[in-house]
Amino acid sequence: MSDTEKLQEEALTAIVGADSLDALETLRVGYIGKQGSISGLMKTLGKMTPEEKQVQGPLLNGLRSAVADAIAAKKSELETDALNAQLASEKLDMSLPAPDAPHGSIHPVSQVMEELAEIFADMGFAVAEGPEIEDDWRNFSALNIPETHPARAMHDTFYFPDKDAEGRDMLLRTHTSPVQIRTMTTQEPPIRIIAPGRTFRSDSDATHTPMFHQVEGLVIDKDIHLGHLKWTLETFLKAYFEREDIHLRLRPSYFPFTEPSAEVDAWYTLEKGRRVLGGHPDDANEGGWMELLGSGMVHPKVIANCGLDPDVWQGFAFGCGIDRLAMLKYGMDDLRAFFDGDLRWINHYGFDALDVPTLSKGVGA
Ligand code: 2NL
Repeated sequence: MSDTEKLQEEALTAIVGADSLDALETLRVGYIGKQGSISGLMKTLGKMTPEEKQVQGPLLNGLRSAVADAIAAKKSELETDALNAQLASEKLDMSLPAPDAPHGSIHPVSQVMEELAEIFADMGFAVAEGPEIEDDWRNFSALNIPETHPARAMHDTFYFPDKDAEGRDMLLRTHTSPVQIRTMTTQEPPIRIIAPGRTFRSDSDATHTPMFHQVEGLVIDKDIHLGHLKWTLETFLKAYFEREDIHLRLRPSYFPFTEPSAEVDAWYTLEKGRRVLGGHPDDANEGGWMELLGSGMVHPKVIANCGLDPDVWQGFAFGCGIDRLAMLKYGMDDLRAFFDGDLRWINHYGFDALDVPTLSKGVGA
């Protein structure tokens, strides 16, 4: 047996017998590492005559690759064994409750957005989203809001100093309507969506924060009328407030993007001095009408602006403040505290991350 053959036999026996990844690594370094014995033999090739090299070159290369292959095979065998041993010894019980250690909670606004998505999904609505930075065509012009409308003024809208690639003014969206414009310009009707999200207006006092949350709804189909609007809002509010005695009043109003337009009021009664939605206007109790939403039939000009034929497609739309919906249901009385980031507030009003709203348990349970 030649020296090369002996060395190969010894190396392969040692490699097959290695009982750990560490032992295998020691063998690898000893044979084919930079200072290894086989690497040392390869270096002697340089000093050989061309005739010797022609014989020894292939022999040594064969030796080196036989050893490298054996090490790779053994390494994968040892790794598989190690993984199997770990899988056999470790257990993870996915049904255990989350630890009672300090944990975060879900902000009421996020909770209410989940509830809205769940309730409207049940009525066949999808959730649509869009960018918070918009252009003035989608935020104003497409909605039939005239160039001179006060909402467009600098003191109501946050504008960016630069225009976009199409030369349009850029702004922080003042409502989520541009999301619906995006849907109408890119999707074929019928359309049934809600668009919840952040909106921005340059005004701030006890009941207004510069950033707030809005949900809008949009239905575009054939033969849609105000009856569909009232049923949808009634069904939504009964599910959201989890009571059947919700009574609505549609009051004529004006928005540039709907015709006709209606303000939607709901009857409230006093419970421990607090206004709670529900009860009936005919009952002899202390109560009144509370303005909840704005709504209407989508203006034919808005439908046409989105490239649809208003003689074929009609629809209704509505808009409502999410922050106020949260306050009414969960009893917060100061809007500004929503966005102060005070841990005491979120610990008190926040929701458990595992308490996902479901219609069967009650969406706000
Ligand atoms: C309110 C009033 C409203 C809409 C929003 C809308 C959107 C499109 C077309 C037509 Cl794309 N209308 N949205 C309609 C009526 C009222 O919001 O008081 N919001 C807080």
